[in-house]
Amino acid sequence: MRKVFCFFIPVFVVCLTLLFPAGSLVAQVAINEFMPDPNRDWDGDGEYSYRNDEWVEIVNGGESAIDLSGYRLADGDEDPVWRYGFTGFLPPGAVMVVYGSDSRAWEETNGLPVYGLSLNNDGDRLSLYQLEGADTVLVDTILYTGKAVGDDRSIGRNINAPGEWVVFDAYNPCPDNSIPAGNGCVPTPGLVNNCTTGAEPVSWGRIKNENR
Ligand SMILES: [Ca+2]
Ligand SMILES: [Ca+2]
Ligand SMILES: [Ca+2]
Ligand SMILES: [Ca+2]
Repeated sequence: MRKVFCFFIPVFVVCLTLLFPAGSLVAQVAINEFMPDPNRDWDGDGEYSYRNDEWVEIVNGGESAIDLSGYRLADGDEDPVWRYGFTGFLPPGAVMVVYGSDSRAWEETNGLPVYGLSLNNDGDRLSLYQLEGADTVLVDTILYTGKAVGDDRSIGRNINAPGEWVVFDAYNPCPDNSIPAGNGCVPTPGLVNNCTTGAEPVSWGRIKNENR
């Protein structure tokens, strides 16, 4: 990134142009919402699968488009186990969702063991990395416990306070000891984390159509 600093000296102005490596900036791309324990057909293929219907959403919180080449999802606390490699560009303010079925297709294409996103229901670590040349840079990571997990509950950033995580639990209200706490909102894969309340058993296709 290029930044220009100007110094006002009595008779003239001196400007210095400084170059900052991208790695020194706060990451623009972050994990935004994810569902470890789906209990319905979230990926819209007509079938329920505990693996294919898991999902992870990322967001571009910056003001410019991001080239997602080199960005990868991983799970677990050991060396990164790659679950998905992104491609394409993410516009500013936009989100992108990866379903377990997308993950399994990517793993298969890349000759890896085919487990999908592997979001453990009793807790896990979910991480977003960026491969930069020979470097593997951790961009964002979240450790969740089983207390946040339940059928059709997603864990997501509060759209009004992105540093705070909440559970979107409209379909399956959280108990009082849920960590983080439930917000009564419907999960929002592929959409910014606005709150829609109401636990009526609508299909995800209808939710998406209503939000278009
Ligand atoms: Ca799971
Ligand atoms: Ca499905
Ligand atoms: Ca796992
Ligand atoms: Ca969302």
